[in-house]
Amino acid sequence: MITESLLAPGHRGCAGCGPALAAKFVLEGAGKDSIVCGPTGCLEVFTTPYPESAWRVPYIHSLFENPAAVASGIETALDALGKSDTNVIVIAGDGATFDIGIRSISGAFERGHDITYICYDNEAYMNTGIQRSGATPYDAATTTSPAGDASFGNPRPKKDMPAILVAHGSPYVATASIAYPKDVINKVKTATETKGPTYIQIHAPCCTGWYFESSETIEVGRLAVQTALYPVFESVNGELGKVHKIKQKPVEDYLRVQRRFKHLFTKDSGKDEIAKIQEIADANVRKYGLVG
Ligand SMILES: Cc1ncc(C[n+]2csc(CCOP(=O)(O)OP(=O)(O)O)c2C)c(N)n1
Ligand SMILES: [Mg+2]
Repeated sequence: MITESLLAPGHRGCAGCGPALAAKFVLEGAGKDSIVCGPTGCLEVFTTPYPESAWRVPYIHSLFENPAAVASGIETALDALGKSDTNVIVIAGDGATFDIGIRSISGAFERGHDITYICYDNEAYMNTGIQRSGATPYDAATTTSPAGDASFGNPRPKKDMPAILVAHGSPYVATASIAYPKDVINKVKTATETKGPTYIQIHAPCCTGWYFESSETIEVGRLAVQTALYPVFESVNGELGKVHKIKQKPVEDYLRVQRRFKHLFTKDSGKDEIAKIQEIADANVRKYGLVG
């Protein structure tokens, strides 16, 4: 049970905001001796309307491009001061992580800074109006990948960001979901206690951008995991570690509850597209051994 959150209530997140829950769970796992750096994005905007802040730990707003570089500097400065116990954490959106800030993440991981990089993954650039990012799943409609007569929405699969960080030699890379808070908290504890650059990607449903009822955030998150569209796993020193096992549900169960996928159920060849999405889920089951 979280008794007093290090993310104060009264911020301006939407009711049912997945990223707000992600931030709350991350702080629960990391504890008070932490410094958080965040680039522009929904979480930063709704928690830090000047001169207020919802963060009960020090929080630094970076540019979109460079939270990993700012965190590297903080970690180096703390090291010089002999304060290596303080957790240096980035909490950034998927647009900042998968696309615009990827260069500075690569540099920080290459240099081997002792930082934990958290991506709250709401699968689009939400703060500027639901534009497609490298994390947007196949066939999701966004304002820059709209579904229409000639389109089924986003034509590209989701970028495999965890694999990119594993390839950097990170000692700890994990995925998680806000639907499973204890798992998020434990993974953040592990990541912050692990020396070196660590990465956790937390699936954080966005009721405003995915179009579902604000009371359904946890259920939507759970369905992403249970359909194998969001595999939850750990990679420790490059080897697959603990995997969240599932009794696999059909992908329709997840797609049907979000209006960003509505066209799959109304357009003529929607069934063929749903079959392709089922194949993405089945490939995840095989790759991570999710079933059994
Ligand atoms: C260099 C730069 N480009 C664009 C923007 C405008 N911008 C601000 S927030 C945002 C969306 C952020 O998306 P994401 O990182 O996924 O976080 P989310 O809003 O979805 O939580 C964009 C494009 C900016 N601030 N800086
Ligand atoms: Mg986003």
